[in-house]
This record gives sequence, C-alpha cells and structure tokens, in this order.
Amino acid sequence: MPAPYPFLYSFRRCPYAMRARLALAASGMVCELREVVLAQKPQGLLQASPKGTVPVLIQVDGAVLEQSLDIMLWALRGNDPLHWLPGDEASLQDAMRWITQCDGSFKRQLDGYKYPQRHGLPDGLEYRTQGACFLNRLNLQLLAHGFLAGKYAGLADMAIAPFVRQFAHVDPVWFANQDWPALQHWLTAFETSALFEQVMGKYAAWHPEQPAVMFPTPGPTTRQEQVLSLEMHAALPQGAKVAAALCGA
Ligand SMILES: N[C@@H](CCC(=O)N[C@@H](CS)C(=O)NCC(=O)O)C(=O)O
Repeated sequence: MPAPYPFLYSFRRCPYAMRARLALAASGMVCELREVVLAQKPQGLLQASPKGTVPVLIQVDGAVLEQSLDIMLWALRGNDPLHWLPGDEASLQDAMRWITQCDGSFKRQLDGYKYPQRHGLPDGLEYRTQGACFLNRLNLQLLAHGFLAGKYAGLADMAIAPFVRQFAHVDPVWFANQDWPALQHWLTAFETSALFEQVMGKYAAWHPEQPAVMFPTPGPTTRQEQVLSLEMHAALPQGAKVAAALCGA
C-alpha cells in the first residue's frame, strides 16, 4: 500500500532543508517530517538516497527527490499560492543563476568563513571578504527591486535567505556594520516572518516507532503572507528606495 503522505528527511538547522521546508510550507503540500541527526542517519534515508545528505523527500509512489531545489520545485509546481515560481523562462533562469552562485562559490566561502581550521587557516577573514562580494551583489539587486525575484519574494529569495542568514550569524556585529541596508532589511524581514517561524519548529530525532509528525503545521494564511510581502517592500529604508529609483526600478 502506498504511504499516505510523502516523507521528508530534514535537519532543522540545515539551510538546504530550510529552503525545502519553506517551499513545502508555502505550498501547503503536507508530508511526514523525519528529523535527522546527521551523525546517525536512519537506514530508510540511506536506502532511498545513499549519498546521505538532507533534505530528501520520498513521494507516495516511492520516487526520491534528493536535492533541496528539486523539492522546492516539486512543492511549488504542485501548489504555488504565493507565486514564488517565476512566471516566465527568463525569470526562472535569473533565479537559477542566483541560486547556482549561492550553492557554488558562496557556499564554499560560507564554509571557509565558518570553519577556517578545516582549511588550515587561523581565521575566516579571507573567505568573509570573498563572500561579501556575493552579498554586495544581492544588496544591489534588493536595492533596485525589493526582492531577488522582483517586487515580491520568490524562489530565489527563499532558496538563498537561509544561507545569508548563516553568513550573518557568524559575526552579527560585523554584518550589521556593513553598508547593506537592503540586504539587512530583507534578512530581518525573512527571519521575523511567520513563515520562517513556521518552518523552524523543533522536533526530536525521528525513530520508526514514533507517531507521525506532519509538516507543515497550520500556519499563516496565504493572504497574510501576501500582506507580509507587501509590507516588506513598503518598509524598505528610505535610502534603499531612493537608490532603487536611481537604479531604474
Ligand atoms: N545539494 C544538496 C546538499 C545538501 C547538504 O549538503 N546537506 C547537508 C546538511 S546542511 C548534509 O546533509 N550533509 C551530510 C552530512 O553532514 O553528513 C541539496 O541541495 O539538498
């Protein structure tokens, strides 16, 4: 008999798992959440996806999605009430370019900044400087448009914000002191959103005997989230709006 719901193997603090949960919560596609301890991965996860990373989503027919972006696209193609999916091919390619940069060079810089000792370095400052280039570009895009996706938050914003959050949290004082008003505002709006709260619930590590934990838990209505998006745009700092105008937004 097929499973009644997809299973999502997830890890609360993993930015890839966060982006998957964000899309699932936005879409309302219900699944059974299995919180993973990375040091003790469940057999079911490794059988479905031997590469052993999270998130992994197992659909009711047994098909396996083992990349966070694929899980986002699957959820949003199933239901996209917040219109996160880009409306045309060119916008989708734009979003994919941002996400590819985030998952490639920026993720390496983030890891080097967080864990310099793994690279034999006394500190992560060189990686921080490199990562700041990507953040500068994000800030300019946000100044010009409000969101990476344009006027409202979309796929690129939600795929990338969890990684920017990690970068900011390495040294919050340094991050706050950078001249990135739009980026700082965007990140604060993300971290204080009802949607973020909804996807950051804490769960004990999954074990096979436990009752199913369903995700998403009831959260903000579509309408509330849309209002939030509007507020996020309207609340851009004055300087950012002027700069956005100058950039031709
Ligand atoms: N390309 C994968 C990357 C996922 C990934 O690297 N997840 C990390 C956690 S943030 C992981 O599971 N690492 C395996 C481990 O630490 O054992 C995706 O987009 O889903």
